[in-house]
Amino acid sequence: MAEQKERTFIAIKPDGVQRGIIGEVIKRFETKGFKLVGMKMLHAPQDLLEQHYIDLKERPFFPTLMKYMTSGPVVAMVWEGKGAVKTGRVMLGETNPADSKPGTIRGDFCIDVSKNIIHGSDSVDSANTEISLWFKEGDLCSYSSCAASWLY
Ligand code: DAT
Ligand code: MG
Repeated sequence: MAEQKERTFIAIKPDGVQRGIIGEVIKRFETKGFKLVGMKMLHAPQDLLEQHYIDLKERPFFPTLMKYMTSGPVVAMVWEGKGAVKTGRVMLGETNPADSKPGTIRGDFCIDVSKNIIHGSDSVDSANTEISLWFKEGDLCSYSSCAASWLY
């Protein structure tokens, strides 16, 4: 059961929202078999984004990244299921859309690394950190009271 509860943090970035890709992303994760356990739309504050991207603070593109991520609302989500972190990354494609295969979200919908439309956690540890940064535990749903046939 433990691995079925794995959760990943997925966020549709401002360009993904502006371009109307919210439904497409949700459809892909939902039909793949993951469970949506939390979702909110927000104009992310700079301090939240600085925490979220703390590992990149010294990179030359960091100011551009902050400007991009605060340019409009984002859709923050938590998806749950077996292998959610690793499979989520496979579904996203590579950081640089130019390296992303067709069939992945970045491979299908974008061309520029600085406008790559979606975020996904890169490890279970970073997923847990990111989820607690963006959501309160009480904001997340549990499917544990649902019939066993719901879980796979
Ligand atoms: P990922 O989003 O695939 O986990 P990352 O954590 O290395 O990639 O970087 C976070 C975001 O920063 C990435 O989605 C887009 C931006 N970024 C990364 N490398 C970049 C670069 N060389 N130039 C511009 N933006 C970059
Ligand atoms: Mg990353």
